Amino acid sequence: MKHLFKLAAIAVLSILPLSLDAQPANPYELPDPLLMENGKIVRNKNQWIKERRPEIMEMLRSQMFGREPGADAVPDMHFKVIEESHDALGGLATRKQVKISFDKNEKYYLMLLMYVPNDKKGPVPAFLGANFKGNHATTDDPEVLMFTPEKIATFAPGYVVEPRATNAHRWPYEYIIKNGYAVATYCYHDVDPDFHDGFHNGIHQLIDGDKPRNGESWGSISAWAWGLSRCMDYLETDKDINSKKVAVIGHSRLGKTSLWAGATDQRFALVISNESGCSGAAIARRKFGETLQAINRNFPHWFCDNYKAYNGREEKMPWDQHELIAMIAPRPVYVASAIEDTWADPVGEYFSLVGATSVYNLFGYDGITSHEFPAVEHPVSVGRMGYHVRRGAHNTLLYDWEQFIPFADRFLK
Ligand code: GTR
Repeated sequence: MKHLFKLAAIAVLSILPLSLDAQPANPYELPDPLLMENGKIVRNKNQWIKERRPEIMEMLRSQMFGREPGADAVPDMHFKVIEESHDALGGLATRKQVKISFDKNEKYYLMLLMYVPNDKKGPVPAFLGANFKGNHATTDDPEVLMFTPEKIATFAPGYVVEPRATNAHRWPYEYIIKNGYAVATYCYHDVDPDFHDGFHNGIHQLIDGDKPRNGESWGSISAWAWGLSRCMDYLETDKDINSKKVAVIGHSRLGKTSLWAGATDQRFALVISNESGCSGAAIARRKFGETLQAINRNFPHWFCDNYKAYNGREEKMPWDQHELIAMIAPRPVYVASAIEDTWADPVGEYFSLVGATSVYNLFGYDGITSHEFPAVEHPVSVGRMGYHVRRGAHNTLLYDWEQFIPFADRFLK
């Protein structure tokens, strides 16, 4: 097993386009996800579920993302649909804006923006993902609420609110709705503003107060994933949504977040990582593009402090990112890359799927096994795994959704 990956790493180098092999990746040996800490090999799915999966979850919690609380940490959580219109997107959809408050006073909250197809019989499947720049930036719909001044006051000093629709290309709502899915999103700053403030604001402050932090204390990615789970708590109460068929999706740092949400919350029926890169889908041991040292230096608040011990020592990690993918098994998983997005290491993103396939096999499902990196815009879909690398740079484009939706159709329709 280990040797296979070493060979794969070397074989891949010889077939890559120039942009990717300009920086040679290390030959690497991946930990075998089926090798238990007691030295035995997992033989069946029950052993995986009861023994091995918890071992890997424990590693990921204590060494990478930190220990996340549950919904019980916010006993006063409540939901209010503050706005609803049946005439959104030119009559195609019903828009709802739902305030998910975490405390009685509604000081700590996220605002969930939803579009639900009007043309539907019964509850529909949905895509749920966090967004970067505010719900208002995902669409030109003028009814979408902007951040309040109180909210903006919690963001990074000097934060500039983007105009409406800045990121609308990443959220092709009409296309999603016309394909029979609802779509729901919240801005990640709502749960934990994305800057290193020592965890004095956002959800960490509400839940942990001034309790001293330690090496395993949860970071921001864990908080954003926790926010997705709270959105799921709401979706379970919404009669328009089939909560057994919710795909969690995210781009880049929010792709790392969707993977961790899928790992920690098995209510998500399908998981999509778009260009999640380092500490997302990309194999850390390749040290190609962004490294642990770079990510921990630039974003010291994203992960738990223990993670920093692996800076420059990726080969010492007792896990690698294919095991994060394996946490999603047996649920379907889709990983997407862009060929110019070398910072996120497309090849490493692909090979984490290959590395997780043995776990899907335990459940009787196929996964991706080919050691040949797919050609640009030739999506690969095998069993419960999908992958594509599109032309262009770091982004989420209609092309990406055009691949996600048919993949989701196979499992959620
Ligand atoms: C980059 C970071 C990546 C990725 C990206 C993004 O600066 O190095 O890990 O998360 O930001 O979120 O767009």
